[in-house]
Amino acid sequence: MTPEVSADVVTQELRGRILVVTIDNPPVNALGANVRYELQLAIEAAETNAAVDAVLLLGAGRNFIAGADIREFGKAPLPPSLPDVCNQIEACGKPVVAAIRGAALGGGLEIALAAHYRIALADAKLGLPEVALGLLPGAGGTQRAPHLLGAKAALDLMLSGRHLGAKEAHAIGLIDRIGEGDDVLTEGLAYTRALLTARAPARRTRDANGLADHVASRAAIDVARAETSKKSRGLFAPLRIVDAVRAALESPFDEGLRHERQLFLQCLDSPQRAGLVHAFFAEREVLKAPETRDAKPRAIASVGVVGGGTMGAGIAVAVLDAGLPVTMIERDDAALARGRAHVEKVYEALIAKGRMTPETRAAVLARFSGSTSYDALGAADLVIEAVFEDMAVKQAVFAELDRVCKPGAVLATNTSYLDIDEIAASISRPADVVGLHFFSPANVMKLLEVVVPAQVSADVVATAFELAKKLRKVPVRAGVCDGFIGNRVLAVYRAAADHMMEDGASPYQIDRVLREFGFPMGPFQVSDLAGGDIGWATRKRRAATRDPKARYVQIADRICERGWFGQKTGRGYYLYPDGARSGVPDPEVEAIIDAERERAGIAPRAFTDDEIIRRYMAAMINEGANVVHEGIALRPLDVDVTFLYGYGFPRHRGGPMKYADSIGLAKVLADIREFAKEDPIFWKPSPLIVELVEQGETLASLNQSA
Ligand code: 3H9
Repeated sequence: MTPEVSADVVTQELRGRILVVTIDNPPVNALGANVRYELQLAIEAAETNAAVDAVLLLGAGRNFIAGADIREFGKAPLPPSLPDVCNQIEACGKPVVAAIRGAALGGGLEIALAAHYRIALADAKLGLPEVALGLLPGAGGTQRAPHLLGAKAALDLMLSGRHLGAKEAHAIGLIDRIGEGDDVLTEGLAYTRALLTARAPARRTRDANGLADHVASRAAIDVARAETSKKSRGLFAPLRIVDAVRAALESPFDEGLRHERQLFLQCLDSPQRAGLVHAFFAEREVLKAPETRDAKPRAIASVGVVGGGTMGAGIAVAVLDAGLPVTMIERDDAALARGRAHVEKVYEALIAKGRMTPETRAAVLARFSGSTSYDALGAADLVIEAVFEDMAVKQAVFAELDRVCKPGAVLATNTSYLDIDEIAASISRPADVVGLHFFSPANVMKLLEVVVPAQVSADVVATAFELAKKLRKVPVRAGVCDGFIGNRVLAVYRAAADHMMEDGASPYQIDRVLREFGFPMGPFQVSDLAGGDIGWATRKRRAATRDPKARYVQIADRICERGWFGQKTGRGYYLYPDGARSGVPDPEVEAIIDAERERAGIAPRAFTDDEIIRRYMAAMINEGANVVHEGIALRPLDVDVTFLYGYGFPRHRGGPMKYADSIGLAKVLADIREFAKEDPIFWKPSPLIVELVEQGETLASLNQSA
């Protein structure tokens, strides 16, 4: 049976007696059904054509092959299967050579492993990253890699998902030769000719002797199993990879392949695969905000940062690490010295860990300068303000920027909550003002909310996305509202956690349950890490505008009133004896909670772990849907990426919106309606969820529409 569409994605050309087979399926030569079909035809042609002595496999463009076509997962499979194509390549009676430049990943590397010889250019990236998609290499990779490389190296490749450069790939025996030049066709032809001259046979990876030492292989598998059980708690694919390698060791090759297929199909069917593939595409989709399509970014060659506190210094480091010069502005010499010290401390820590040399630090810091005068920002292409979170203070800074910055400079604020429209409206060039909301520590956290005020021009937004790329951040476009996407949703599910605590769940149970769900930390641990005083200040700021009828849990205030702000003060929800970084439960906190329950007239009840998840997630999903409904987030996937990169949401669940679809929106709505019976002010179903449930639709159905 042939696939429905065939589109010349594999070309054949006879060069002398070598059949050059080029996979040409932009953008990355993924192995869609057409490619598999045409590859099969090419190998058949090589077998039957007496004028062909050898086959050379190449990728057109910058890459060899980036793997299976990820978009096909979850759809009805079309023949031929990739394992069959790989087997056919391996079985070819004439030598097949893979010549690799750029990515040879996943199924792409499996094609190369099925070929008889491999040459790669210096720029090659070789790997089996399926684990990052909740999969295992399913086209013979779990069998051929151990036979070729040995169990230990193969397990490392598959469990880490790492991309290897040509040198390392050569050193471990994954490729036979490194091509010296930069033209993959020339290098590939030269190598194939040399093989033909030497009468090299069709050498099959299945016959390689990487697993010859049974005892050492067995030991490597046992170590990998023990380490994997410890490290990848809750993840499905990693242990299946270990199982597949055991099958490679213990079974005849074809039986090992059958075992791999079964394990692959189990992974393919798992919700974790669906979550991880969603994350893969979502993190690429967020880059396509409308402004990045419609406008050209302005050039950014120098950056100013106003404010040398934790945030300002972290932003400065992120910008320095991207290779750009930074000018930091502070109000006086002492504050500037502190700002510089904050920056230097980051690099000192890297030197202490052996991750940077003093010479590199000196080179980086040579790009850093400071001033107490705004005039030093006259030449900056982009300025990021990171001063105290107060409207008057921010507006004063922007008045100065308006005065000194050159026309066309982008003026960004790092505010977390304030109304950026109001900041923009206070100066003469509102079209240049954008929000760049970094997350702490700003040089580490990947998320960057690009907050788009009403008057901003499209090229300024495009510039913000371009900057994110330079800083290696994941940008998410957000509209203006209190808290933008992330902190706005956080405020709501945090309140749900507080309600559960006051109603009878302990903060320690809530944290444990959320860790088991996959978050690295629970909400009360996060609060202790961030510093309870930050949330306290926000609550005080909001006190005047809070709905007096809305439920307000005072436990956090009681804890803060004692000066217990978390790790930095040695106690918060947890005790941190002698500066420990992981806390222990505090009976005094439990007593405070008891007293608060009594004051509020609440008889505590027990919560099951399941109910904690249902309430926490329903709160997160409902507010996430509101954020989409109001256009603050472009699509549900923007909410997902925000939570994956800024809030530790477990990647294998794809993000809160993907999770909502996976458990069923109707169930989420039923939960919200049930919870609303006790507290209708807090639990108001999002109109978007109601609408989608009525239509029988998913949140994912909105992901295409922006
Ligand atoms: C597998 O192989 C399973 C097998 O073992 C078994 C099968 C039986 N499919 O990242 P970029 C798209 S699992 C479909 O921005 P870069 C991507 O969405 C696979 N599409 O470029 C984007 O589309 P758009 C194992 C794919 O230069 C465009 O290509 N392989 C695929 O920064 C450009 O991508 C992997 O996990 C794909 N496989 O990076 C490798 N790959 O323009 C996954 C990319 O519409 N890919 N696209 O947004 C990558 O790691 C990077 O894309 C790569 C290029 C390094 C190749």
